Amino acid sequence: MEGINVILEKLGIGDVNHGVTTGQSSWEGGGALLESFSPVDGRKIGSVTQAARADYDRLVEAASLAFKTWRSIPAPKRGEIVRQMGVKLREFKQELGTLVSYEMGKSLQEGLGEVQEMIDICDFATGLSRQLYGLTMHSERPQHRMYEQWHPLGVVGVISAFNFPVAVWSWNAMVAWVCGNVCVWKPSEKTPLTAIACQNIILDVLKNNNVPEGVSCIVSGGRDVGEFLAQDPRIALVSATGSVPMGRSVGEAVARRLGKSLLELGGNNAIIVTPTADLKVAIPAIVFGAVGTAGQRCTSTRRLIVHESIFEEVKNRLKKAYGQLKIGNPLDPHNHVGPLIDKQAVIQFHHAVEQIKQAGGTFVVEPGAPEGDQYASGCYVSPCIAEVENHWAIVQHETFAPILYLIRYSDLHEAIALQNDVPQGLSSAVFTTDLRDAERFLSFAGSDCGIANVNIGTSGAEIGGAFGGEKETGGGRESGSDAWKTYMRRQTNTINYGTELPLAQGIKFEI
Ligand code: UN1
Repeated sequence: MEGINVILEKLGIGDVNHGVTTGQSSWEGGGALLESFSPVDGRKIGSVTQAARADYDRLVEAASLAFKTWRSIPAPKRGEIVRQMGVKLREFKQELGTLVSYEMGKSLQEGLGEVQEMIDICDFATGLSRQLYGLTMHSERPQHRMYEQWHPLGVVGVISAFNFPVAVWSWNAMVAWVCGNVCVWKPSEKTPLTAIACQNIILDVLKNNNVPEGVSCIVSGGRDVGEFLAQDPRIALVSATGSVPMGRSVGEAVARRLGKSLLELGGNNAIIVTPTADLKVAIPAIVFGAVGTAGQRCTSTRRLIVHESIFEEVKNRLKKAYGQLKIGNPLDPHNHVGPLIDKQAVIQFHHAVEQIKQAGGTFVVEPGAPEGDQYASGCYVSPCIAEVENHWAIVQHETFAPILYLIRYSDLHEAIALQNDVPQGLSSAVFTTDLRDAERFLSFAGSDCGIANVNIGTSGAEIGGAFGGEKETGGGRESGSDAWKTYMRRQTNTINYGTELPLAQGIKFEI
């Protein structure tokens, strides 16, 4: 594809790219060469060199040193540098969005949307850089002042997943930077080139502002590099996005050294459709939630819990909508569903389909593997819908593919119980025009997820809110609201400006 070559050139991506970089300098790294193939057409896009242990250590040393300088730059000045990065991202939105789409397989619209999230978080972090507020408290002791302040943590490790190959890094990095931290990014092995492109895009900003080398690092590699980060006491915070097994192993390793982790893991997100739901709003939300990004968002809609009185109608409308879905090259705006990330993901999709059949599930929309030249990469599947029971092992499990489960309910308490009865707790939604149902869903006795929506789907969260979920989703929060606090350490300060030493709790101690 010729257009892609021009885009790669603009983004500074060559055939073989240095996968270890401290921002201003980069080197080859002693690890094996990692090749990146597009799931769109199977073409090899380029390669990235990976880090060996020695490269990792050299990189973390540079990052640790850079932290000492970076933390002394006033937060609003750091915010100004992040603002300039947002300007650069605006400039390269089309190119980066296209590469995201081509390397990962999501639609161009979603690739551009992902870059827009990066731009949005730059704006958010710029404002935040003047709002890293601590509280002041009234001391119980006379002539004492108590307050808290927030200090940077140090080196923040960011492990990101293939499905949001660039946005998740920016949610972490932009916020971490204004907070005064430096970042070491281990991108997904499945999307290594988009990461190098991000570094190239912000390079001028780093240079023009004399940002010390080591503030923005990339360490390309596989599981071993993730383990280096998790086990390394020099990494103050490890923020990891990915599967539950990955998060469990990262979380355990970080906890063993009593470090901090921020985990954003799998979801098993449900939409409840009540009898009063406005179906002309609900149906497109369900379809986008289930087949958008080919079902590879951690917020993808996996389960649909529908009231029995409208079950057949919803089912029929979905059948009709799925009948209109166009599967194919995600760079073509006429297509709705692109490929899965790789052939392994296709195998997992078909494996899940088998398990659904074995458990007794019936398909409302049949799964399949489309055939023809345009599907030659072998990464395409047809989205499907199955009637199932919530407690089945396959339904309890997050399959990262466009499989939507249909479940029937008769009263809202039951629907909420079903929605909560999975190990994950990321995103959830109810479609209803009944105020009582909506409020019950949002109450403490309602959804147990980190995200709960009314009359919008489970995916497509804005960066202004804190993003993350409960239970096996890992409990971390990224992006907006006060998620920045995870990237800082809180210090409580008490100052005595009097001439006596009154002790707290009225304790007497005389010498
Ligand atoms: C993810 O799937 O890892 O809410 C993140 C959304 C996006 C983020 C998804 N803003 O779908």
